[in-house]
Amino acid sequence: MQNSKNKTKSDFNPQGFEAKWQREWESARTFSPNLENSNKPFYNLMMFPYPSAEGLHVGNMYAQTGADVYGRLKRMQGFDVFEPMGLDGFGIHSENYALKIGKNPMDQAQISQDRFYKQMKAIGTSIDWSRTLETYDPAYYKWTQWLFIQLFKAGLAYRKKAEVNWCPSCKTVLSDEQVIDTKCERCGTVVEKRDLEQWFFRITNYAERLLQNIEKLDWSEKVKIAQRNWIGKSEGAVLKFSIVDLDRFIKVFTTRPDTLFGATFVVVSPEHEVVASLLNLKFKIQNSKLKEIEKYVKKAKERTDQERTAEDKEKTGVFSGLYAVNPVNGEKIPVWIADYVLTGYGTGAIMAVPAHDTRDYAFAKKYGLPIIEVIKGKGSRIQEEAYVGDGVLVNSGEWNGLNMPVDMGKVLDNLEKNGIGERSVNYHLRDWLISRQRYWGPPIPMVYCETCFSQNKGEKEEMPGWYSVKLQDLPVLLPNVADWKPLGTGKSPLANHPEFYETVCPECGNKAVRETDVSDTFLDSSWYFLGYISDQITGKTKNSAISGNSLSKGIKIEQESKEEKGIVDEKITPWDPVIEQKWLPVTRYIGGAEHSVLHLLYSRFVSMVLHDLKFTHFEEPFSSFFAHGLIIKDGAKMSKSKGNVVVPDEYIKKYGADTLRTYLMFLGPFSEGGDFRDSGIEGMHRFLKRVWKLLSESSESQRFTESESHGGSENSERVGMMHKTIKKVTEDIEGFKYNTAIAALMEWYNFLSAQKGALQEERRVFLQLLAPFAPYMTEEIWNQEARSKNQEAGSIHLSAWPAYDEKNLVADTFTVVVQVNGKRRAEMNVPRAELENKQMIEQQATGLVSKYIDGSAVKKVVYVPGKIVNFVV
Ligand code: ANZ
Ligand code: ZN
Repeated sequence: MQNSKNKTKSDFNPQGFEAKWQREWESARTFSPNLENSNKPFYNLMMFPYPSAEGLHVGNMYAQTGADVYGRLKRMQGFDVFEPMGLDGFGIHSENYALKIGKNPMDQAQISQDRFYKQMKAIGTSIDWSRTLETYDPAYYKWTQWLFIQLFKAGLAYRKKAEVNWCPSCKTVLSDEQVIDTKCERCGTVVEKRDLEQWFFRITNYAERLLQNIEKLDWSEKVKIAQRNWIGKSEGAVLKFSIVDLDRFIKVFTTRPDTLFGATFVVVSPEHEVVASLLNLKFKIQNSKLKEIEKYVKKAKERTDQERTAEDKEKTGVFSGLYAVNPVNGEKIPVWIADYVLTGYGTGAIMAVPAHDTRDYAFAKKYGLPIIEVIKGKGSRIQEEAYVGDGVLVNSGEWNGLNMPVDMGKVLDNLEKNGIGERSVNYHLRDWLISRQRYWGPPIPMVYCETCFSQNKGEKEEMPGWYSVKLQDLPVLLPNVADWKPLGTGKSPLANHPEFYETVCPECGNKAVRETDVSDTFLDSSWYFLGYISDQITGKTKNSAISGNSLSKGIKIEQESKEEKGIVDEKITPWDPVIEQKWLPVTRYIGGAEHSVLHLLYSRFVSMVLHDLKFTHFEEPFSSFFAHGLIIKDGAKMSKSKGNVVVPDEYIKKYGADTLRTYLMFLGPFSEGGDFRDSGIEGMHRFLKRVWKLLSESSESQRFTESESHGGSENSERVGMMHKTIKKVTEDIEGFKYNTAIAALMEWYNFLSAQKGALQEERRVFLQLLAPFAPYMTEEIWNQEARSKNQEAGSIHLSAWPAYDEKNLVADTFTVVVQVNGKRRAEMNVPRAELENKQMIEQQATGLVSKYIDGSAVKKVVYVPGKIVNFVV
């Protein structure tokens, strides 16, 4: 019987079915695509979290739910969606947490892992739980070490003594990317400078390619700009200034060679070799001057680059006693030493043009140095500030009248022709500092041999004594030690463990020592998207045995015939190249915008290297990247000290995960984040409760008839409403406007409840559209319904996403045919709201057909609402 009344099945009780469905989905492998056989692969990747707190934060949950909603739509649209998850558990974040709670990070890792995975399962993401990975798993970091070795062999890893950023609180070096506004990215402590031997990756070799490829990426403009700025390409020239009375030059890098006539002094950095020569008494110099310079240089070296170059910091400097010659006009100009000029950029020296450079202007004003205007432009106010805009050259000899920047080429040609300087390109990007003096990371797989060093031998010529660990000896296991806390001496805790570092030289077999530093966390996460598809890291042949030799050996992708020192080198990867071709690059990457320059740049670099070394077929790992917004609480940033941190578990316990998910997605566009309020989540819970009632106990169960679904009956409005909602929800999810998709469902709900219940087809479609947001309750009703009919339902999440038909979209106006004696004479458009307003419609229609009526007496007017007005005359 079709119209039997379905009795209320149960009240809305998420606790009664959420856990059940988690288990069911996992055991039925509902969300585990077969990587080998997929026809329509869709790699839906969300950034994996650092397990560096008691548990998952609501911000993590927001990000993961948002990525999951998208993946669920794609799955229902017929894609084989692969949505893997893991833990970025190695590194300073987790180690700092371990320090805080006073637990060995290795012991803590398993506890965090269980907790995080349990929480992530609870929030109902459609993750393939058969393919998790953890960066601290030896099965994983064996390959992080392999990656390091590939870079080393390719000449892209090197060791050098360098002045590096040192965080006195985290007691480790930091890469430039990890220093934000002179402070440690992690703990906010002001960073110091130290001279230490460190490992670097030559990311600068890839600067131009990293820059050029940005154009090809489907990423938000904001993130692209951040990367472009970080790479910081500068085009200009290097110009030579000779020093008066000395047979020496100072080379300066400038992006504004056109302002050369306005250069009124030269500034060198305190680290410049000219300063070193002064201090070493290579040139005659007054004793008092020497003291002054010494003092200044010492102080300057203590400041970080950010402090030195900040526009708002007062400039300091000292006159060197030397003069240089402006090569274009022969003027004698003083050479100053000032720390706003950095040693690591360009040539470490500049020509100062105070009229047109803000920092030079401040410096000239402070020390009473001349200011000569050479660019005349709109709004120029040289008396008050530097003019940095475009304009026409003045006070510039034969260059007068040239238009800047249009005529820059002419200036450069002229300088090159006269031997004053050469075109030059600089990048702000620095090499990636990869070593960390910490415990919790993958040991850098390198060995140093004193014997080989003294014979000046090494695997790479520029690094005598250094060898990479043989591939068959990977991983270099991180030992579980009691004294794992950072020492703050510039050495890693492993440096106190001879049983770890004593080894033999891979080359000569003599006693040798291992590197005791570990690698940066950002190396772990630079390739994890390849880890997920690697069977031996995750998936069926995963083997996390702690004994290195029992780890599987990798997949040979080609035998290199090229003999290297008599050893045949095999090209081995942990991933199967066929699966790599099929699944990569990542189809959709979703994560936080705070990774714009760190993780996202390192991953791009590593992908390019792997591609160049023929280990993969792609060079850009994330064809499209979407940056989600952040969640705040009651208008304020969440923080422990304010006590306003939202712990998802409590809300899940109280309302169920569906409510929390749908509420989070309703807060605003996914790119914007939103403000979490307890009153809001209450409201969402009530909404889902009502939806549950409507969909699970509706009285009518018939479908629309064929004619109804094509409009024309009393149900045409219902059909239109349904199609309109399908269209809206589909497009909004595609565009990450989850909030308006949910609003459309609310609107449809209101409409349906005014109809005294939903028809079967409406219920089906409503459930499907809601499924990406509320996966549990929709699955529950979907299955209850099938059970009540003794049918096998299958998962709603694998059902086909409803399609909409343009021609069924709700018309807001209706076309009414106007007839005279049954003959069609005209048409008129009537808005939905006016359909019943017979009087108004008759009046308008009369006007349209007056010439047909032509004075005859109207006997009768027949009106069929929304269709016909007929005048019988
Ligand atoms: C003269 C000049 C005139 C400059 C003018 C600017 C404006 P970007 O774009 O960052 O590459 N500079 C060069 N090397 C420097 C260093 N080691 N430390 C601090 N400043 C340095 O900036 C290049 C400009 O920054 C260069 O162009 C130089 O100042 C300065 F109206 O030279 B310019
Ligand atoms: Zn040796």
